[in-house]
Amino acid sequence: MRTVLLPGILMALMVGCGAAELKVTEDSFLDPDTDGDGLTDSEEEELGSDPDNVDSDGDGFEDGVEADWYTDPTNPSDHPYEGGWPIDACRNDLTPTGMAEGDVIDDVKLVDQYGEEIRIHDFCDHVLLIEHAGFG
Ligand SMILES: [Ca+2]
Ligand SMILES: [Ca+2]
Ligand SMILES: [Ca+2]
Ligand SMILES: [Ca+2]
Repeated sequence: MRTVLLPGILMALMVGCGAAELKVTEDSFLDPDTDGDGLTDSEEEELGSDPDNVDSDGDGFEDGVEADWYTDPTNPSDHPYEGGWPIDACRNDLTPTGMAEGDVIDDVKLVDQYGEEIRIHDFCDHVLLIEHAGFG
């Protein structure tokens, strides 16, 4: 029996891989993730990040990680929290309506237990427990 080496796609066809698996291969050819940060080049174009740089804004968080956490991969002052707090996609869609019960308050900045400044609107779909103390 002769052994013949074939390119990857042909080998996949020869061993009967499913159509979905083959489609992934085709998609990665059509829209590659050149820098390997988890975002395809077209996703990077849409977000304004650099397809040849894993951390476009140099804030220490890769572009794909920032996209997963709904932070801006082109703004170094906007990044996931060190404390790992969940940031929701609705963070930029809120309009303050007042201070009464049921209102949307202003995007207040607070400091968490790790000393990092957090924005209250980042947690728009979550219940927050805010504990504070005063000194006099
Ligand atoms: Ca990429
Ligand atoms: Ca990138
Ligand atoms: Ca970054
Ligand atoms: Ca950023």
